Amino acid sequence: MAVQPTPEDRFTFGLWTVGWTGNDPFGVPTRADVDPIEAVHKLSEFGAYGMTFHDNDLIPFDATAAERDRILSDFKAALAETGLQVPMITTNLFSHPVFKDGGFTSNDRAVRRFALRKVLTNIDLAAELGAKTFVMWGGREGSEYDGSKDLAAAFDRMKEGVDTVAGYVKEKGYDLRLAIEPKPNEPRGDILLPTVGHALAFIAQLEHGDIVGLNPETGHEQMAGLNFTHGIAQALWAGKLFHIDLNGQRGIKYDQDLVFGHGDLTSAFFTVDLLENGFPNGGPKYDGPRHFDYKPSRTDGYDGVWESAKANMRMYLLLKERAVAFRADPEVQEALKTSGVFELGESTLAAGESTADLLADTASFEDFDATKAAERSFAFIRLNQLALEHLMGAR
Ligand code: GLT
Ligand code: MN
Ligand code: MN
Repeated sequence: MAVQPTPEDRFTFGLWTVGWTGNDPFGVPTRADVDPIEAVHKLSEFGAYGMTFHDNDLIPFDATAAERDRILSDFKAALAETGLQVPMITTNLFSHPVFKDGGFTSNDRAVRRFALRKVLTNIDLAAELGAKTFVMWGGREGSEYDGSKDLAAAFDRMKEGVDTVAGYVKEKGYDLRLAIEPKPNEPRGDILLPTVGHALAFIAQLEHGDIVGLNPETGHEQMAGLNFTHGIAQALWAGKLFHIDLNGQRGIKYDQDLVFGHGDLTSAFFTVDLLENGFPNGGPKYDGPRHFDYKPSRTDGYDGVWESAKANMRMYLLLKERAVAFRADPEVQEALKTSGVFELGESTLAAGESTADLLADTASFEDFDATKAAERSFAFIRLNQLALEHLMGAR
């Protein structure tokens, strides 16, 4: 089927995705380094909207000021030439050995101050490049041993760090929001803010939480055995889905970072259904970039790298086509109705009804026939079969 991505689809890729050279804990790289300028040209040629990066994906950790300027000016020239955007950037607080016990929550205060400075510098760069989202993935913020970390102090330091950065964004008047990316483990044994739910609860404790939201990743929720679509739904409902990392994962194991849809395809279908069609009863919709955070398998050469970049967009667009057809099918609409999906959009109390009114309503309790109500079949199986038939192209 002909599917051609265009910048209107707002597909974006991390430079570290197509740039992953295949090193893993058991083996050295299987591919040569990617040239960031070539990556900009390739992605733009494929119809992507933007590229994202960590400071050190582009600028080496120990670059001099002059080297940094030269790299950035070459990069900006490639962006100007292709029209590729940079809607998000992020900071690497995990590769250098100095961050082995974390950045914002390292037990070493000097490391925490260094990490904060590194992030603040990168915030200026984000604003300069016109990024609207600044992702914070705290992969090294955690522990292997429970006794090695005062967890309350760690949450205090994490709050201090995020609030300091958010306060700086406000002080500078930047049009930028922060997005925390949860992950349960890897590289640390246990990472702080492991899931969407933990991160939402943390944000509620912040002083500047109004500009702090989430960047959930498909595989990260699935590594914790959780339902990714439920996770992004709750983030959306809370007004906190600021960004998204789409990829594929098969079950509870190490972070696979497969191509989007190459993991749990049914789950990917419902993710796209939510992103594109929204909730059946209306409500907040996601309007940010569709960002792919995946790793082209180390078995493949650069042919596979570029093919996999296209495959992410192709999978998304094919799923979008299927999800739109699903919702447009009159039989599906009828099945949604039979299943009570629209009834859930109705408030449980009537407009203006008080608790006293409810208590006085004998139909709701004294005269309610629970046995009869329990006889209702919600017919969810038929609804799911219809969804899967649409997904398979059988309808
Ligand atoms: C790292 C991680 C990703 C995060 C990136 C942002 S870096 O590759 O595995 O999930 O999104 O820091
Ligand atoms: Mn991942
Ligand atoms: Mn990610």
